[in-house]
Amino acid sequence: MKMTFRWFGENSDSVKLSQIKQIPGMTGLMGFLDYKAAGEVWTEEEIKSYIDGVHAAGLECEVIESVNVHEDIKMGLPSRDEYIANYNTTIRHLAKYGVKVIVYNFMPVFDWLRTDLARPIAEDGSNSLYFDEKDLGTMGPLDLVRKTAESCNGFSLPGWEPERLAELETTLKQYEGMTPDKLRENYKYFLDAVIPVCEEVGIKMACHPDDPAWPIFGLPRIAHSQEDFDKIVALHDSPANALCLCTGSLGSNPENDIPAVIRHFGEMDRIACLHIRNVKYLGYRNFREASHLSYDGDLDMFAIMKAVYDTCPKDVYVRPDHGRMIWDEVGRPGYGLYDRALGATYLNGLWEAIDKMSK
Ligand SMILES: [Mn+2]
Repeated sequence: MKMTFRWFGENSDSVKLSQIKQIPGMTGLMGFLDYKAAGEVWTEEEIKSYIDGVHAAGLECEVIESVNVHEDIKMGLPSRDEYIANYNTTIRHLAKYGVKVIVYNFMPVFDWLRTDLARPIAEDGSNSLYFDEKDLGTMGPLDLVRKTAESCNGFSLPGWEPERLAELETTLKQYEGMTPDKLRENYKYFLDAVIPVCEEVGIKMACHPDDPAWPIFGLPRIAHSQEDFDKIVALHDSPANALCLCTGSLGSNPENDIPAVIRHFGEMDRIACLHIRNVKYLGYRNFREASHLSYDGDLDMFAIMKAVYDTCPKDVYVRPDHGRMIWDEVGRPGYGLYDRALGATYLNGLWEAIDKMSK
């Protein structure tokens, strides 16, 4: 397992590379260029300068997250070919600087949704991201966007970039009447164009699940169960058409048996990387993010790590996903230093125990 950390870049993260380097067992980043709009080419200069900085801090950068897929590709508009060509250029540029995995998603409009970004946890006075479907009923997509933008401590949040959401009303209208099958058809068109390039340059595309793991605002969502991902890997059969298995996203729905899903796709060699975190169920479609510790939430982190150990490559990329805000830290919701560092250490401990007991 290669333990990694999400980092947004020098000017847009409260966490410094030197701090990440000091977390025990940290090998590198799942990197992120937060200023790139969907559909834009990531230039070689931009990639080189970001990755050189990471290397200078003694860390690797073999995974890049969120090379966002332009909405026109998801909607299947004629302009998609140009955006797909740009995507392929970005893939080639990233490969040139040693990137092995690109994390992305194929979700219409919204990457992920929460109804509260800093819900106090009564037991210990920390706070974490929270979702209650009942709160959405009164809110509507535009209200939710406004609220999310207001409560992120001045940082932009991935998937919630202002320019991407500026034309929200128009975009939501364009998706009206789109079925999951039609969205999958557009997805196949995209994969058929990018996966051969990935195979050529040695990159894996890792699809991130819907978060939360069910349809929202009437939009088609096609990536929130084992059945969904079976269909996705079949759209273009290649080891390069892989998954970013996010335990907290899939795990928001208690019907998803996360260790079983990991074993299923691990045995097929379709897991390129994992986001690992815990969730606490509070009611129907109501949950909050918990610390990584199994006993603080409803996911069995030992069973999850054991499934990874048994079925994924020994050097599979893993990162603690979100963390709570603890010890008075101020940062981007979910992406502070302290609780994610605790999470990484806990996951490393589980891994060491599993490894030694297996020998
Ligand atoms: Mn995730």
